[in-house]
Amino acid sequence: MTVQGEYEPSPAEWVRTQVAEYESSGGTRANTLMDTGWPVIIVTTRGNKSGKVRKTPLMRVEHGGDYALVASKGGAPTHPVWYYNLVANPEAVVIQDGPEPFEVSVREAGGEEKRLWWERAVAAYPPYAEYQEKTDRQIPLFIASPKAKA
Ligand code: F42
Repeated sequence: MTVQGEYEPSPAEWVRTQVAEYESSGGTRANTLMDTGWPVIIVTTRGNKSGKVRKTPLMRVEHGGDYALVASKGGAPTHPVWYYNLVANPEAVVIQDGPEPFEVSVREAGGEEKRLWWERAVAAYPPYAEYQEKTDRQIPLFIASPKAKA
């Protein structure tokens, strides 16, 4: 299952290379953050301005079949622009975590739910805690739930 339309690769070389390698190997290669061993997923969104298909590697934070998508961007003062794609098109999202991509519904987490999922995110990828330390921006976290197969 995919988000239909024209794919526009990331302007960042290392990102588009990771996406290409991950997809062409069915998730058996380029599935970690460089050689750290920390697992990565590929998230497909629809551009909120261009309508194009965008693909973004994110750290893999999974629990009970749901995933957290953490808009950390290394603790930068501004959100990654894929954040705005998820806000605009929360139903046009696909995750690849292994060989097959699957559609998910996405919602931004708040309150207790965010606290719970933030703990899971930091457990999966401890640098998230440092990223939040280094910025006043509240790093958003989305919860992605697989859609029932039609
Ligand atoms: N980023 C994270 O935020 N969290 C992570 O957990 C994470 C893990 C990770 C693991 C491996 C890896 O290789 C990269 C990882 N990254 C992680 C980096 C992530 O993949 C992104 O590169 C980063 O978050 C920045 O996302 P971005 O969407 O801001 O990327 C920019 C550079 C980008 O792609 N810009 C495009 C461009 O042409 O300048 C536009 C993309 C886009 O979506 N455009 C929208 C459209 O309509 O097409 C409009 C967006 C708007 O509203 O302006």
